[in-house]
Amino acid sequence: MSNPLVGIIMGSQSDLPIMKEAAEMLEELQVPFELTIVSAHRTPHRMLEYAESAKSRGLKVIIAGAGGAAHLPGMVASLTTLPVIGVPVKSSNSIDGWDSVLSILQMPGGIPVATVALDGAKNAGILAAEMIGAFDIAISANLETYKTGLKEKVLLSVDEVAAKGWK
Ligand code: RP5
Repeated sequence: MSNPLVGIIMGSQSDLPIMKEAAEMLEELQVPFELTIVSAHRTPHRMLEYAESAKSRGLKVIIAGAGGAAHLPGMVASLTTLPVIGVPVKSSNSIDGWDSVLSILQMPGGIPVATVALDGAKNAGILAAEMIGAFDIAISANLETYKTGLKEKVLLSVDEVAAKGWK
C-alpha cells in the first residue's frame, strides 16, 4: 500500500472489532491508511507524539475511536490542524454509550471533532474517504461507485417488495 493518507487510532485493542469497520471501508474505497492503538489516558506521550507528527508524516485525516471517558479524539484534535473524525465506542466501561458520544461530540469552540454515530466506524471511513476524495479524482470515483451500489440495492429491494404484491 502507498503512503497512508488516513490514520486510524483507538484507545484500546478492545475497540478493534468496531474500528476495523473503518479500515474495511477504506480498503474497499482504496484509500491508503495506517491503524494503531493510542490511548489518551494510558499512553499520553504516545498520543502527543502521534498527533504532532501526523501532518508531517503525510496523513490528511485522523479517525479516532474511544469508549467511556473518550478523550482521545478531542485531545488529538487539540494537537493538530488535520481534520479529526471521532468514533464513540460502546465499550465495556461505558454506561450506555452516551458517555462516549458526549465526550467526543461536545467539544469547545475552536477544536472541532466530526463525530459519527455510536459504533459508527463504517461512516467514519466513508467520511474520511470523502475528505480525501474532494481533492483526489480516483478516490472520488470509487465513492461514486460505492454510492451507486447503495442506490441499486435499495431499488432492488423496492422491486422485491413490489413482487410480493403489497404495493
Ligand atoms: C477507552 O476505554 C478505550 O477506548 C476503550 O473503549 C475503553 C476500555 O478499554 P479497555 O479497558 O478494554 O482496554 O479508553
